[in-house]
Amino acid sequence: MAYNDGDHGHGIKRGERYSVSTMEGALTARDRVGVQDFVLLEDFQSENAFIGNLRKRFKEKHIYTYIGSVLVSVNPYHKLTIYTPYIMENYKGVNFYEKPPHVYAIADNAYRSMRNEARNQCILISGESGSGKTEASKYILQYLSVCSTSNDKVEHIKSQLLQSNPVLEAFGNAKTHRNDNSSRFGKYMDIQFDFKGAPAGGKILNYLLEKSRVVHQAHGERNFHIFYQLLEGADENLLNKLNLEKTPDKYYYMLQGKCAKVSSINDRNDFRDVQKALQILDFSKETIENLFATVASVLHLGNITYCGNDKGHAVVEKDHTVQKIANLVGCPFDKLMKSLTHRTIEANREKMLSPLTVDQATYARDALAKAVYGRMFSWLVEKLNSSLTNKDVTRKNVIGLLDIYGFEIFQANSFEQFCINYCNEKLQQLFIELTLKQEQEEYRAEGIEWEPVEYFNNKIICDLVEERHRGIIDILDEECLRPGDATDTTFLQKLEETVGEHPHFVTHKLGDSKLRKTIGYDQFRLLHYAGEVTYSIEGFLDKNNDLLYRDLKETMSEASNEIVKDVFPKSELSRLKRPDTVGTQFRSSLAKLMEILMSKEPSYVRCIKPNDSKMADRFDDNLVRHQVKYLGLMENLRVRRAGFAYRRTHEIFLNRYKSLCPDTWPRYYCSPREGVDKLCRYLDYKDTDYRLGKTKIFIRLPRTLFATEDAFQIRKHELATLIQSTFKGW
Ligand code: AD9
Ligand code: MG
Repeated sequence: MAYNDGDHGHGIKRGERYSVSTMEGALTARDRVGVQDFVLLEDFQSENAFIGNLRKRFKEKHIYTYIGSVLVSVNPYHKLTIYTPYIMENYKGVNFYEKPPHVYAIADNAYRSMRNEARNQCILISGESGSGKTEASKYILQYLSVCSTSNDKVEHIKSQLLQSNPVLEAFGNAKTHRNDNSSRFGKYMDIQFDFKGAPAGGKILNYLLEKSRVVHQAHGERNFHIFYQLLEGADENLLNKLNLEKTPDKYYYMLQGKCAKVSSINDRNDFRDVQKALQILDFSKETIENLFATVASVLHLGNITYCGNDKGHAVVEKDHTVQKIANLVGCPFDKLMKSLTHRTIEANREKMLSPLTVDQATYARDALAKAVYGRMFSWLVEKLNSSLTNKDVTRKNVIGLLDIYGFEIFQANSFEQFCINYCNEKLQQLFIELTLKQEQEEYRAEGIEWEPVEYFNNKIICDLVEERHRGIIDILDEECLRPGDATDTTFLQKLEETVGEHPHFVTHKLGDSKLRKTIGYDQFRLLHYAGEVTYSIEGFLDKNNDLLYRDLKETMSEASNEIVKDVFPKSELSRLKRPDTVGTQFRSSLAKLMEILMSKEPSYVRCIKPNDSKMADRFDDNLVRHQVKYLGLMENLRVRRAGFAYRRTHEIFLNRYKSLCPDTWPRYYCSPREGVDKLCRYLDYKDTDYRLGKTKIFIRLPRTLFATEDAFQIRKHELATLIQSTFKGW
């Protein structure tokens, strides 16, 4: 301490100064576990320092680090002990800065802001496939469901909110090469709170399920979990009812990936959880039966095989498979048989039944399986919503939680990856806009000048995909709607003609000469913000069209299984307008999602995958470096640092540090802003180091805050000792 010029009566000495040089002891722990906020990094321009800090923390099992208010999370790939009720309790109502970074702190902060300012919040979780988004979203949901007071009704709602997860994961997640529990749909969930801040209900929006997985799985991948759960977990009685055998190898839709058993997954237990969850979610016994019957009917559909008769027309090889489906769905056997092998065509206003070839019939079978499963999934989400909807509550605030499928690159990438990666582009775009916008707005509102930071804006890639008339989605639609000879190949040609010059688009003919060599004749490559992905055009037209013969729709609409009947309404048969293509629907649902997110105050969790082998304790520098780059984390940090690394409202800052200045301790008799002014002058802050905004103090360099915080720690210790010695012997 510098010098004393008299005791001030409260254990603080006038003129006592705290400087960084006295804080060396306090730095050792920081050296070992790194800094918990990247803005405190001395060398904030260096990517190596950034990665080094992440690595250091990861090795010490500190998977969370902040960049200001953004949480960076590295998947630990093993169970940590930081998700207990005790720890949740510890994060209730605390300031970000006071506790180690945690996803609970993000949730708590969103909750407090919602409560205090009555503003709707959203928490956006992003990162590539397997980086830990879904796990993070579950921890957030758990936290939000405990952070409020309770009664029986609230408890019921909380458990319903929590139980929606195992159900949706069973039907919407699957094992992929990247992740054993990969989300194959996008999910946005609003958690509604009543005026007391207790959870009152929820609403889920789902985005484009990867339906093609129902009929095809790559080697080493699985179909949706529910199929395996059903075979593994259902009792004899249920299996008999569904006419199913226990072995996945018997079902074509389950055997292609050749990996029905996965060591990290316990299908039997998971099935039990799903059954329990369905009950908690108020699904009746009959509805549950119908649901499993629908799932089983999809499996049986996959086992229909065709041979060609002498005219080349498709004939079903084993009638009894069709019979099983007719029983489960509750539709006439003859009608189902006919619609699986024929289609009605209209010529000169006359309807005729035209036999299908084996290829066409196989296509129709798969199209039906995809449609039944996909529509059942949407039905499930609606059904969950009707359980979660709370009509009583008038004043509601919400916290939205977004957990989508992460960016993915496989050996073979198709239309599904194209959609998933486009969705990730949009989310990145939102992150860029909002983090910069927020920052700018805050400086402006507080009356503080600042210089914007350069960053890569991926809008150019979003435009390439979604721009009207010129973007890939519209070009694809044009080919889909063009009568005549449109094929995947003509689609590729159209792409080359229209977007061939685009700097983020490459084919074997167009673009950078080095890149071109590695692209096949039936492929195009997009240079995404997160990496290059080569897409095979095969199937683009079909998948975008997503057609199902009318005859099959009609048969399904006559089903007695309530779910099937519900999802194939008769009204659809008389609709004249062709439904929008998959790409177009996806584009507009994402546009709506962006609107929803923009209308709320966002928080971010940026997830990072530490290695490609799903291993605990392995930190692959290159893999992490790549993610840090494309997530724009360095820019994020620079933006945060270019202006002022730290900001706190005057009250919060003063309440924490007031004991460091005799003019503010133990009380201050002025406005918080004036108090902060006194405190800063007393602590010898240089004029360039900080600014006082209207409601907040902005501190430019972390060093300043560091020293203040360390001084505070010492001061706290002194005060505690003082109190102990004062009260000794009482
Ligand atoms: V995908 O885009 O849906 O394919 P996610 O959702 O990003 O992906 P997920 O949350 O499913 O990844 O995490 C993958 C696996 O990593 C999980 O199944 C866990 O085994 C593991 N994981 C992720 N986060 C944690 C964690 N905080 N603690 C322990 C974790 N394990
Ligand atoms: Mg996921």
